[in-house]
Amino acid sequence: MRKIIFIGRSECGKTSLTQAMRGETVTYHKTQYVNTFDVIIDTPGEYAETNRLGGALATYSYEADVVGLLLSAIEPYSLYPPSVTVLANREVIGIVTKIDHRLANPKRAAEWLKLAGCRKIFYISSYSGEGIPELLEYLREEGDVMPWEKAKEQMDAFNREGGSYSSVDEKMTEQDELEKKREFKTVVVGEDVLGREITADGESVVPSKDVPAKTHVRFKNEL
Ligand SMILES: Nc1nc2c(ncn2[C@@H]2O[C@H](COP(=O)(O)OP(=O)(O)OP(=O)(O)O)[C@@H](O)[C@H]2O)c(=O)[nH]1
Ligand SMILES: [Mg+2]
Repeated sequence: MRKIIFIGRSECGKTSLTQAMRGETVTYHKTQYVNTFDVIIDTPGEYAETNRLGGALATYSYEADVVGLLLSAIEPYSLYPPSVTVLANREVIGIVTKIDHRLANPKRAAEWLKLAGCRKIFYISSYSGEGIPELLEYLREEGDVMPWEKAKEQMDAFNREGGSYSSVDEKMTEQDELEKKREFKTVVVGEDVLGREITADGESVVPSKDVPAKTHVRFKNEL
């Protein structure tokens, strides 16, 4: 995956989107400092709202391959100046968040992001997951396996084996039965009065003719 940095005012949904993209449960957590994950840099909204701290965002953007400018669809204004994207020497995309909200106006947010210089706009809801596959696909690099592809692979393998949930249950039962039958036999540790070998669990066994006495070991059943 190409590395992306999320920039946007406080509460626009950067952390929630980070959580949703990472497949985590979306829970509110106020970002206090710049968090760098493997392929996502999550920044505090105050950095975008304060001139002095904006410099830090510029520096951090060099760590990323793509800059994501976020704007919530319920935002009544935009803090992005026109053509602000020229300041970044990275690809800059616009991300409209909270599109599921009953007061959402994604079109308005998209217009502001276009005005800021974003050519490509994504429409996202971290709650419903809408738009997240498109964003992941956009950031995808050769060799990346998307979560839904992994799930599909597992499902295909399951179906190939003639799978239904009931057959899985049957398989589990078979497996349990085999486990039960499996005899863990132990190394011979001595001889009883009749010269029979005694195993570590106290069992007397007749040595096999093919294996020299004393070294005779009974192994787990071949299953
Ligand atoms: N309806 C809706 N609400 C969302 C969505 N994403 C985030 N929120 C809510 O918006 C609030 C702020 O979300 P955060 O992801 O913490 O915002 P942030 O941009 O990281 O904020 P800072 O860390 O302060 O910069 C939280 O209450 C979220 O539950 C979404 O897709 N839909
Ligand atoms: Mg945050």
